This record gives sequence, structure tokens and C-alpha cells, in this order.
Amino acid sequence: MYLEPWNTADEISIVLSEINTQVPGHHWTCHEIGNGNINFIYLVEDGEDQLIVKKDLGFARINPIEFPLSEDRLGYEYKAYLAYREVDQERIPVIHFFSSEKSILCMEYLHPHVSLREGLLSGKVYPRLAEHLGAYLAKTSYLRSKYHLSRDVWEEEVAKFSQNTGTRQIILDLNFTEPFSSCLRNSWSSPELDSIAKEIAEDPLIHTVVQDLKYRFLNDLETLSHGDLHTGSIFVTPDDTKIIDMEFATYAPMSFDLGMLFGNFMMAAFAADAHGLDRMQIIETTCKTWDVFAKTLEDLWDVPSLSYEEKISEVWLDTLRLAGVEIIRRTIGLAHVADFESIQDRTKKTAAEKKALEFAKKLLLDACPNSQDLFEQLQLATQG
Ligand code: SR1
Ligand code: MG
Repeated sequence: MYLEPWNTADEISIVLSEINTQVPGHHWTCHEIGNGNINFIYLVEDGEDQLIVKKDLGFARINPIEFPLSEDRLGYEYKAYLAYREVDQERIPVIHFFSSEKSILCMEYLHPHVSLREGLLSGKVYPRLAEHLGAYLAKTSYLRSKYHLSRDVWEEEVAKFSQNTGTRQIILDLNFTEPFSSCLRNSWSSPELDSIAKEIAEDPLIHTVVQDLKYRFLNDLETLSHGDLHTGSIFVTPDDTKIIDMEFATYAPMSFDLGMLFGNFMMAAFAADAHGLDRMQIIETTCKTWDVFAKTLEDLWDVPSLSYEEKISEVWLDTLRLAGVEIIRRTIGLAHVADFESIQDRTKKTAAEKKALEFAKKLLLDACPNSQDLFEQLQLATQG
């Protein structure tokens, strides 16, 4: 029998003791509500007020043995919230306190928000999402970047996140390395995807592009990146958008968050038909997010030594390639997504996954020139 290496009752009593110290004068109760790969999340309430507590036990819940995590991981998440709140308060939840001794981060309870992945899978439409995400990504990626900060401040910021090594190693392994090798942790719908998985594993051009992205992820410390910006890290209502789960925060290329987000939008679009949902609104949101991002970045851009045109072309190309990496790692690597996994009909599931993988190969090798072209290509590729 597999024993969970934690005791929920003990954890709840640690959370309650810390909350009663930090926020006294309430009759707090606490229960666990998380179901993610890594975190333990508790809702703490007293009938009137509600708080969210995130607790780090020093390992990832998905596999405590293979994924030990640095004890101060939540400290990096806390620093990232503070850094991002300096440049875009609207999109970042309020943080109440962080206890490094107890590995507890306490923040605003986002309500009636749901995760964007859940919202898209239930067919909800978010008319302001692209505007919110495009502006958030431009503001945070420019205003926390080496292009905007003074050299001294940028170096201090890079140093602040440089020891977040446990989560950076997960990105290197799960995003850039394992899905492109014969790693035993990989899994895919077999036998249906066997031949495309083999094609990807054996394509030298794909390997060259992915190696280059991996090298630049480690060495182009352009800006503060969320590091895990998939649709489960975004909480939404039709009017509001909030970004959460920043434990992977690290300095990285400007395209890293955009690429992961676009890969997740695209998987939602490829899965939509099988769920009986409208894929076009997801494709429109993807392309509009880019357009808002590019326009907001152009308005902010003030870098004498590098033209906006040069930078935006590079970010576009890398965003599409990183979206390709994200689709591949979520389909044939270790950590899959509910968009595909929740499709009950096996034929529909594997057909959607196969189309997404074909599109990912295209993104890696032969990117679309602009967002209008991406719109048309996605519309065609996701057709039933
Ligand atoms: C071991 S963690 C698996 C995945 O969950 C996180 O959200 C990241 O995306 C990571 O790759
Ligand atoms: Mg997460």
C-alpha cells in the first residue's frame, strides 16, 4: 500500500495555529481544497472572512519521492507576488503574510473565481481575458526586465530568484529534456500516438530548436518569469483575471510565460470539439492576447540600443516554439492536462492529441509569420 508521507490532521493544526497567531480574534476553521501537482492548499474561514493558505511540505504532491522541492520554495513565490504587485496590482491577489519558518503563505481567497482551465472546460466565455492577460504580460515582462530596470537593480532581482533551483530543475527536466528523450517517466496514448512520439524523439531539427530554447531559458535572464503560466495558474470570472501559483518564478526570456500560456490555450482549442465546446472563442482569445501584448509592449518600449521591431519578432518566434514544447510535454511527457485527459471517448481523445502534436511540430519548425496567420492556421488545424 502507498503511504502518503504527510498527515492531514497535523498539517491542518499547524495552519490553524499560525493563522490564529497572525490573524487573531476569529473562530477559524480550515480544510484542504487543493488538487494540483505540487501544492497543499487550505481554505481557512470563520463564517464571514475567508483566507487561502498554501503550505509547502518540501516535496511535490504528484510524486513526493521523485520531486523533492527546496524548503524555501514558497519564499520565491512570495517574492514574485511582491515584485509583480509593484507593476500590476490588478492581476495579482492580495498577500496577507508569509511565514518562512512554517512554510506558509496566506493570501486573498479568490471568489467566485475558478481556474481558467476549469472555466474553459465548462464552456464559459471570458470576454476580457485577452485584454487582461496581454496587458499583464507586457507590463510585467517589460517593467521587471533588464531593458527597463537599472543594471544594479536587475542584478539584485536576478540574484533574488537565482537559488530557486528545485523548480528550475523541474522545468529543465519536464519541459525541455524528458519529452524529447526516451525517459521512463514519459507516457502517451499508446498505440495511437506511438508513431508521432517516435517521429518527435528522432527528429534532429526538433532537437536543435529545443536545445536552443533550453539554453536560452537558462542563460537569457531577461525578465522575471512566472515559470508555470498554464491555464491552471490563472483564476477568472467573466470580469476579472488573477495570476497565482508563482513557485516556479525565475529570471528567463520574455517569451517563456507567453509560450506556455499559448500552448495551453491551443490544447484547449484542440480538445474543444471532443467536449462539444466552441473552439473559435479560444483561438480568438489566443490571438487577441498576442495583439494586446504587442501593442502594450510597443507603448512601453524605450530601449535606445534595441528596436521594438527586432525584439517583438524574436519574442513571437520563441513564443510559438515554446507553445510547441508545452503541447509536446503535456501530451507525451509526465504531466498531462485535463483538457485531453477528461475526454472520455478514446477515439476523439487520441485524434485531438494527434492533431495538437502535429501542430506543435509545425510551431517548432515552421512558425506562422503573425497572429492573423496563426488564427487561420489554428482554425484549420483544429477542425473536426
Ligand atoms: C512535478 S510537477 C508537474 C508539473 O506541475 C506543475 O504545475 C508544473 O507544470 C510541472 O511541470
Ligand atoms: Mg502550479
